[in-house]
Amino acid sequence: MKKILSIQDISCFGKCSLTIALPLLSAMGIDTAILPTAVLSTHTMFKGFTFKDLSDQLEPIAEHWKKEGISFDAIYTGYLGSEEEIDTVTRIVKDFKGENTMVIIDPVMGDNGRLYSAITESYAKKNASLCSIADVCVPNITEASSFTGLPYKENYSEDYIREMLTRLADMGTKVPVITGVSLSEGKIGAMGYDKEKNEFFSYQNDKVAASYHGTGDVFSSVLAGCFVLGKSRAEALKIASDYTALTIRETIKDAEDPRFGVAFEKTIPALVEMLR
Ligand code: PXL
Repeated sequence: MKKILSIQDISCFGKCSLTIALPLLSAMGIDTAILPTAVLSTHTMFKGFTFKDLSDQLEPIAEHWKKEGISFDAIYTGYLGSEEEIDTVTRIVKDFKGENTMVIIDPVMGDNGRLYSAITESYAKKNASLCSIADVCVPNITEASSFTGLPYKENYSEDYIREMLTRLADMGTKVPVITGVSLSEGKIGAMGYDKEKNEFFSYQNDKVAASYHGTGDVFSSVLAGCFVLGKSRAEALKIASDYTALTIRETIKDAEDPRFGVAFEKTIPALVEMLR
């Protein structure tokens, strides 16, 4: 069985990060180890959340695994709470990165043209340097704009996305993939670039008019899973995009507070089917 390590926080309520990655990657038939960076009562879109930093646990846990001879086919990181945590995670990624270990970084920093309130310029710089050692990074347009210095745009051409991807690749990521890319009216999906092959790839499906917290984590988890399972880039983008759209459509049917997240529990059987 393929083995993946996911390094992210646990938000105890309001599905996101590890509470999405763990069930989805397990459902995809991947042995999923976790390195919880922090425990929060909820994700940060709620007011008054608690936050217990677990940074000092990460290296001791990783060292124990090393002693046990544990290794991974892939490492997938998401939201990281501080600059120090990015430093620690960078060290752990470098330490566990074997010749065939795929490193997938989702540099969670913001959305819709705005970085989350806690994100500083030096945090963003550190995150960019973590992405530079990745095989695959999956920023949205807001995050890619912060990394590349290109201005954030709501309306853009395919060339704007290509320029962002080329710059991300020049910064070091082998295969950057930008999420939330709309290449025509009413459509949304993702576009990627393989520097080695000098090839762009993209997938678009119908835009669903609703916004729920955690959809980026659903997309990244499934994309990471597909890459680890050896799906082609085209298949991986299609499965991750179709599954995310299906899950949003399913969530709308029984709509709750958007901060509560998406109803991926209902669509897990469909995900398993998509992988056949
Ligand atoms: O969904 C990304 C995410 C993960 N973890 C925490 C968050 C967020 C986004 O807001 O707050 C704690």
